Amino acid sequence: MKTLVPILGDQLTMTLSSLRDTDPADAIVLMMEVAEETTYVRHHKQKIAYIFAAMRHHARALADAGWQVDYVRLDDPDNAGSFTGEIARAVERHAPDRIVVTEAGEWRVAAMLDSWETIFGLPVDIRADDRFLCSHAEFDAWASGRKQLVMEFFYRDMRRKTGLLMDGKKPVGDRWNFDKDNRKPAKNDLFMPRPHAFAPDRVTKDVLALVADRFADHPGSLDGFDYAVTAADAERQAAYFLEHALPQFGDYEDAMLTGERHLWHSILSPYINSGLLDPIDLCRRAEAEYRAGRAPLNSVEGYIRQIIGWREYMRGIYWREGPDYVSRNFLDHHRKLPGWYWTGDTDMHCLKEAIGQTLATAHAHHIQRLMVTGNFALLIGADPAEVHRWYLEVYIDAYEWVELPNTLGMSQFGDGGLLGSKPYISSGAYIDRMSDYCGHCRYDVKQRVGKDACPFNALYWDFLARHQDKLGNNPRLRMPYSTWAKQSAQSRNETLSQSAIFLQSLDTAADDGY
Ligand code: FAD
Ligand code: DLZ
Ligand code: SF4
Repeated sequence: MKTLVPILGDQLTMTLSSLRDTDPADAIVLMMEVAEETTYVRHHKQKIAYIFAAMRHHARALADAGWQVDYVRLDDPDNAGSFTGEIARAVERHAPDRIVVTEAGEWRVAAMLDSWETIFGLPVDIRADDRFLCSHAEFDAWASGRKQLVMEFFYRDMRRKTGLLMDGKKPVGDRWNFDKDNRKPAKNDLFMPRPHAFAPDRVTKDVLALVADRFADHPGSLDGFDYAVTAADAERQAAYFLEHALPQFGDYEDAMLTGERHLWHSILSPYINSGLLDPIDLCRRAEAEYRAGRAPLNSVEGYIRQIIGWREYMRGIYWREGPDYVSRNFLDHHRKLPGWYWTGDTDMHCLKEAIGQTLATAHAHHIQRLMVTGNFALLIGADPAEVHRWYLEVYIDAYEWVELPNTLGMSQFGDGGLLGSKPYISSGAYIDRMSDYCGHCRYDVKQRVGKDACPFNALYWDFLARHQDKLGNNPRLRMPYSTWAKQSAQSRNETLSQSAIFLQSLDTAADDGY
């Protein structure tokens, strides 16, 4: 039976479910670079370059492993421009008896896969993506009947399921979570890890030229593209992380430093999310580092929690909440993002750093995403759907299943607290504590009003005041609301008018970044 096996750009795994028990002798693997995927949002140039370069190398690896691969390039003059259009052409070329495909990573593409059986009159076997630990049914079973979907409880179940960091039925170290130990600010350190930088080979250089030509108007720069684009190089980066960065990953997980893009983070998310690295394998190897005494428990537990906890939980939420999750807007926010989210041209140093790094490398680490760009967007009342689009565009690891719940849910409180018991907001004080940014800034982080005052300060109080009806009874916000209430009316008014003037200046300068 002749089988067509389409493999999407985030399915670059040799053991993918659609390839398992499919006979290479009877199968055509189809890989497609298509305009629709590159432009449904304006992805960062490096994101497109990474996906195409990784796809082209993966096609070669599949061919070396004995698969017959039909690879359609973006610049093929007959390229139909969409997954469904390319399947139609492949059905004509190969006359398959059936299609076998691993489920898509987002609602938009899942709907396409669902339509193929009717369109092509062929059986379409859509297989579960078992690169994830928790199936859709398992997540639903865990979530149903719970009032609140607390990640910590989900995470504990994943620890029990995998046996990771378990001593029998008990968590290693008698605690499930060592997050309290993981909030140290970092100092500049000559011995900070320096992960590998991979020089583009001929295949990648071709892709870089194509992207420079076709996507010149997309955000970001291609200069200095140094991502791994093969499973072997991604593995080199993983080995480097486990040896050199994991030991201090926990301590400095939330730290930020001017000019430092990596700190002790892994920078493995692009490879995990596109399929070049196996997340559970990484967790097992991280645990082995702890068991061998080479990495402390707070780091290893923290790392494993991000993957089997947060990553799996976000995916569960995405599929459980459905395709209309994207339109939730609990706080009724509608402001446009300032145009400088696409240029980094602001004199707020923390934002300039986080956005500048994002445009230069298509990556920023979690606290930059959550407590700098995300925090600012939330405080100014930016439209969560637009904020979501920005994150989906600019990050190399961004696929909707993981980006949307992180952005709209965790960062923008658009779902009203489904996955966070309070909004992630802070004044400048938090940024000052966790970074060296404020020391480089023209604003004074200690001031709330006046022309030199850090904008985060007045915005923070204004946000709370504005949303008192929706957030005033939140037990986790009792402290700031009581501090606000104790201030004199004059001080409160000064703060609110400082914020109003700042917001007005944003509106006056607003453009849509395009
Ligand atoms: P590390 O700090 O080394 O963490 C280890 C691994 O844990 C990561 O590689 C990643 O696989 C996983 N991880 C950590 N936190 C999360 C999380 N909250 N959700 C899912 N996985 C997590 N991550 C994405 O992979 N894609 C996204 O599009 C994305 N969008 C985000 C948007 C916002 C607003 C926020 C606040 C976070 C977002 N994250 C996203 C989560 C996190 O910022 C990135 O996973 C992380 O920065 C990737 O860099 P790293 O590999 O160095 O991570
Ligand atoms: C993100 C992306 C881009 C930019 N381009 C392609 C492409 O041309 N071909 C492809 O197969 N996949 C691409 N991708 C990744 C897909 O958008 C991703 O596989 C789907 O969104 C399903 O998650
Ligand atoms: Fe950011 Fe305010 Fe610090 Fe400047 S002073 S870096 S705007 S937090």
